[in-house]
Amino acid sequence: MNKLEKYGFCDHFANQAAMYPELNAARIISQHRDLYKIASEKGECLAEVSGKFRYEVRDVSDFPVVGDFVMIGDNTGDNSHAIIHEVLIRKSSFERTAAGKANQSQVIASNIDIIFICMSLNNDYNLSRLERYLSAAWDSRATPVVVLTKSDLCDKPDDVLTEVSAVAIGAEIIMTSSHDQASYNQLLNFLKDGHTASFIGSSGVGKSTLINCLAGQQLLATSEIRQDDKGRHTSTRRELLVLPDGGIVIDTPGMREFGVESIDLSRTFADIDELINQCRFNDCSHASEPGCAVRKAIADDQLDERRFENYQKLQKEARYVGLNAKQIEKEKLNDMFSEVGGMKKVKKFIRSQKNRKL
Ligand SMILES: Nc1nc2c(ncn2[C@@H]2O[C@H](COP(=O)(O)OP(=O)(O)OP(=O)(O)O)[C@@H](O)[C@H]2O)c(=O)[nH]1
Ligand SMILES: [Mg+2]
Ligand SMILES: [Zn+2]
Repeated sequence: MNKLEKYGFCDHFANQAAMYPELNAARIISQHRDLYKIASEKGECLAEVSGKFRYEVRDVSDFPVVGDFVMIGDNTGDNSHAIIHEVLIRKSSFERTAAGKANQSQVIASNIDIIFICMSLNNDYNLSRLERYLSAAWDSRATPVVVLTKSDLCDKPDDVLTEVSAVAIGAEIIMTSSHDQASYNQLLNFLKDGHTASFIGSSGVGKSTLINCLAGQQLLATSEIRQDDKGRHTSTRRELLVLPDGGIVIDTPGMREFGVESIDLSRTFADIDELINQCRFNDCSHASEPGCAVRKAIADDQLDERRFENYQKLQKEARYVGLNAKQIEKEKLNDMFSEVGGMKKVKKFIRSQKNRKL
């Protein structure tokens, strides 16, 4: 195995790289503003994108991110940084909406095989947030695995497991505690040579702690015990590491907000999709129509009302994606007035009222 293969360089990328015989392949392992740290056959060095790349780039999501494979030139730029000319087509990418920009997606990590969605069993426990992460993870083309951390701080781990199982359909669930090293070994089954696993979840749930345990050494800084200190993020940047026993991991800092841009609800909410198919009317709004299978399931305690409300919320959020604030406003109004024929009718009505006053 050559050095870059250890970093996950497989045929998918080798085939693309062959199109640039004059350039060399490398993987982005961390980023600080415009400056990247990359790993190549020659070892690690700093790199920046070429002027041409910067000029031609169309979308922020086209810029290299941690996990990307890139093509670099032999020549070094100013400050002897390597120059990045191309980003190879991503195998997978985990995205969220960029903070404050509803129509721009931000790639958190790319070319990942496994996404460990970490949620702690004390203050962080939230099923709706888990559904949100799962939907984005399915959409990324990587496989999500739910990691319930800090099980030592939970009184009823079995009850929690039942609840989470009902939500994390199709994903494996692991429970860990830093007091029980054996619980961490469950993650090893998912870490293979040349495969990349990314750790995501709120700040303080123990992502970096998990990675340090898997590595058998303190590779990453973790916070001291102040569980109440919500304002502080210990990890400040995404970082890709190769574990001593093989397997590649990407640590990410906890996210305060996690907006979804494009999500795959059909995987996370397969049960609800199934119910909707059974509603009597094709255009059932699941409010008060007769023969609504969703309402019936909620009444029969087969479906959690919270889960259905979250499904509708995520669906709305994803629908507004790509629109600017004004368009979103319009869509929302249209939604509100859909029963009376949409915004057009309402506007017409308002106009006619005005005309009458004149
Ligand atoms: N009781 C208990 N504490 C844990 C466990 N795992 C981690 N911790 C503690 O939780 C705190 C936060 O852990 P980190 O690994 O820094 O959390 P993180 O998810 O990397 O946080 P950010 O880097 O801010 O996103 C540390 O004080 C850990 O010692 C666990 O299983 N049980
Ligand atoms: Mg951390
Ligand atoms: Zn219905």
